[in-house]
Amino acid sequence: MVGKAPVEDISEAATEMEVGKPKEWAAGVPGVTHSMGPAFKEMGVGRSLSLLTDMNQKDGFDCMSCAWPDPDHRKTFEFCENGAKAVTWEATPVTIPTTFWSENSISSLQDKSEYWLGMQGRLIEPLYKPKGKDNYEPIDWADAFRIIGERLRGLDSPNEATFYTSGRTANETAFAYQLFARAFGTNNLPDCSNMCHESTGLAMGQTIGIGKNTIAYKDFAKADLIIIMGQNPGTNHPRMLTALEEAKEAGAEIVAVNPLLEAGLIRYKNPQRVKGIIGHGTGLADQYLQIRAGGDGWLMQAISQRVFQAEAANPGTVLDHKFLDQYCSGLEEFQAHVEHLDPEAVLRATGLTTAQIDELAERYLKADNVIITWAMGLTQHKDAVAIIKEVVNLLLLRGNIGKPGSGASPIRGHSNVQGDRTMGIWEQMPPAFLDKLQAEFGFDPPRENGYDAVQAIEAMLAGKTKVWVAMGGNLVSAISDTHAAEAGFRKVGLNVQISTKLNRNHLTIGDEAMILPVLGRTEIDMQAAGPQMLTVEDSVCAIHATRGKVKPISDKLKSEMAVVSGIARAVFGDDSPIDWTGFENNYDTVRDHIEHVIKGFDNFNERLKKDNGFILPHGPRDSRTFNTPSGKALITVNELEYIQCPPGRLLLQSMRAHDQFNTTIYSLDDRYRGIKKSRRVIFVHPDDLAELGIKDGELIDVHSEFSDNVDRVVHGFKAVAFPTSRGCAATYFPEGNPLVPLGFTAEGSNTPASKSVVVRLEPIGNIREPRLHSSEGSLATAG
Ligand SMILES: Nc1nc2c(c(=O)[nH]1)N[C@H]1C(S)=C(S)[C@@H](COP(=O)(O)OP(=O)(O)OC[C@H]3O[C@@H](n4cnc5c(=O)[nH]c(N)nc54)[C@H](O)[C@@H]3O)O[C@H]1N2
Ligand SMILES: Nc1nc2c(c(=O)[nH]1)N[C@H]1C(S)=C(S)[C@@H](COP(=O)(O)OP(=O)(O)OC[C@H]3O[C@@H](n4cnc5c(=O)[nH]c(N)nc54)[C@H](O)[C@@H]3O)O[C@H]1N2
Ligand SMILES: [Mo]
Repeated sequence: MVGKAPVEDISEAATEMEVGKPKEWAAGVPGVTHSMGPAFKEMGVGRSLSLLTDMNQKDGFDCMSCAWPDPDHRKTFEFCENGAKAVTWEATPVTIPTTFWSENSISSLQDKSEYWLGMQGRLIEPLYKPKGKDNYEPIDWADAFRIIGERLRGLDSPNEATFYTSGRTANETAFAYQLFARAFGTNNLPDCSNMCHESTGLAMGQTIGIGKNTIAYKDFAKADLIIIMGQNPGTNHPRMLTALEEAKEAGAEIVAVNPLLEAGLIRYKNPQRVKGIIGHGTGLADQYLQIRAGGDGWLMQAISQRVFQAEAANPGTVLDHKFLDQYCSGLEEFQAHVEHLDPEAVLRATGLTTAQIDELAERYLKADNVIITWAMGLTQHKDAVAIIKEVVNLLLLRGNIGKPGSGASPIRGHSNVQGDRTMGIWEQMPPAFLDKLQAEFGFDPPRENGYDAVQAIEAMLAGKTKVWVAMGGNLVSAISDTHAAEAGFRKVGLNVQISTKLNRNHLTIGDEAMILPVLGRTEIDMQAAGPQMLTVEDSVCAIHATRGKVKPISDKLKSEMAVVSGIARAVFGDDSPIDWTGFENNYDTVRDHIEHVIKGFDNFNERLKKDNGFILPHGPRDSRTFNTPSGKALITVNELEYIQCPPGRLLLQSMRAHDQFNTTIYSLDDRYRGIKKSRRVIFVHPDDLAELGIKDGELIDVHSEFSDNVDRVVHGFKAVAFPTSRGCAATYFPEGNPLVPLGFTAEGSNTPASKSVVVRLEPIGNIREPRLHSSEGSLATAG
């Protein structure tokens, strides 16, 4: 296989950083050139064009970069800059040669950066690190499965094994994987969603009976007002900008709520339109509220308060009485609660002015149809569940759920994270689902909840986890408290990582470890019954097919389904009542089971072949049916938190740069925020820098402060003056993860609260307080 020599590790030190002016618009021509350039360079023009023009097409493959939905009418280039990067990263012809593993011991790879690891190329053969050795070595698939089977069968309890999933796994594979875990006897099925939209699922599930988007794609163009909260679509869902541009042209107003001024929310230059190439593009946000981090629930309550005031001034004209009477409960209690909202507390918690809040209230009241979208800026706070319930409250007051052009719109992250949940990847699937599994497959699934992502690390630390299997992902880097997570992973007996590319988790292991290399989404999946397609579910509940396009990079790769089947056969032998071999040979057989177990998948195979996909039923969206105990949508009363920040401290969030996909780093640049050549940056308001006596561009250490008094610190970051709200700061993840204690999570959802961490900045060489001990993990020592 052709492949170029691996890149040299480059210094990631903050001293290398070049800081320019942040941009005020997103995409446009640079978006296209930035996307095609690296693809052409890595894959050649032919392979690039063939893949890129196939992406997100009805008979092509689904982009793996995010869960943004597809429009009905697709263009030739139905992809964005970051989708192109994701494809290039996966379909690169660069591969890791067998000699790499004898030349590089696992200890010698410890100080390599995540960027360097990913750049080594695709994993092309199964690898095994035996106990007592410091190197991975090639192993046959048969031996790999045999060892995994022996270790799993040798456990005292099935709960000594944990099965993690990252959200790229397709529906069929996810279904087979959870089925295997439950047939084996455990609900230990943590996933990336535990760190992502878990707070959304809980808040929406409890209030409207379903944790998914209440809108369809076409609703954007019918909205009068779209409020985008805690989301950076210019980087993380770039194709959403096209939907926003269309909405704008159809007359919608857009309001952005975000501590940072994000280029993609200010102005959009559509690379697929002449206007976008030579003109000024489309201005997006009509109002930009630079809120204090964690203040969104307060903002929602303040708007709800104004809705009630407007109703009092003009009775019968403001609230949607018909909707509220017929479909909702809890109105009076909520009204009594927000009537007494303290305006001063709102201003403190949001950092906004009364005039700004009044203006948003006016926009809300004048709009017939309102969509509120959100992502990680709402879900990763201590009281995230309450914050999202306040979003639902505000929408319900004026009937903005279950009518065209309106709704609650959580935008999912990983391309099939929503589908994985539909398929049963969850440590706490409800009894009804488990009953269906039992009826379909004839075994008794375990009933007690398993571990979520945070609990999985806690179990490792407590020595309770003997076997870890990860279907994709890189949990050790993605989870909070890097140092604790590393210590946990080093205690696991056998660590099995099913992956496409090398990452930190392959090196953070205990006695034994395995890397099982799998086909990526771009590659043809050939099985006994012929080439196989898979399906995914996007953010608006559309199920559609995805088919690989190019020849696999190595003939030693297996599909994820084949790996699940191989492990299952190694554990259960050939007399399992479940036909694992049949699953592997023909994925239609898995779809037939899905049809029997999960609602909405009737005639799954037929509909897929005929229409290439379908939309799942959704009670609130389709018929204002709310699957709650009372059958009504619940308007809830929530006591909100106000995160105290002692003098001289800042509220830190960790988010994504433009050139990364979660823990995968494509380059060290963050173009829209004006940062180049290093990721070790902390963005701070210029007045806060002045107050703290820190110069713009000064190198500092960042310490977080929690009641456990452990000194969690990351070293050598450049403080950069940036348009963020006062008192708030921002850095990137995973670099910021060592600062977040494992137990610092959202109430109810247990999602790491990595968007509101109290920190203090210490100029380097000016340590004012003694260090108890440094808990910074190896992530920060790179470079
Ligand atoms: N290119 C690319 N695409 C991706 C990903 C990627 O890494 N790269 N990741 C995928 C995944 S898994 C996910 S979950 C999504 C994530 O998509 P996003 O949620 O957009 O991701 P973040 O970068 O974490 O951005 C959070 C945004 O919320 C803002 N924010 C932070 N705190 C607050 C707050 O308290 N209130 C408000 N109102 N705003 C706040 C931040 O300033 C930032 O703009 O993207 C998906 N798509
Ligand atoms: N501080 C902070 N921490 C965060 C977040 C944050 O905003 N701030 N965001 C959180 C969120 S929203 C999420 S979703 C998690 C992400 O957590 P994860 O999902 O665990 O992490 P990823 O970086 O998406 O996983 C990347 C790895 O997946 C593997 N991979 C890629 N493609 C495939 C494939 O097709 N098949 C298989 N089997 N493997 C593949 C590759 O080996 C790659 O290294 O991180 C969370 N952590
Ligand atoms: Mo995510």
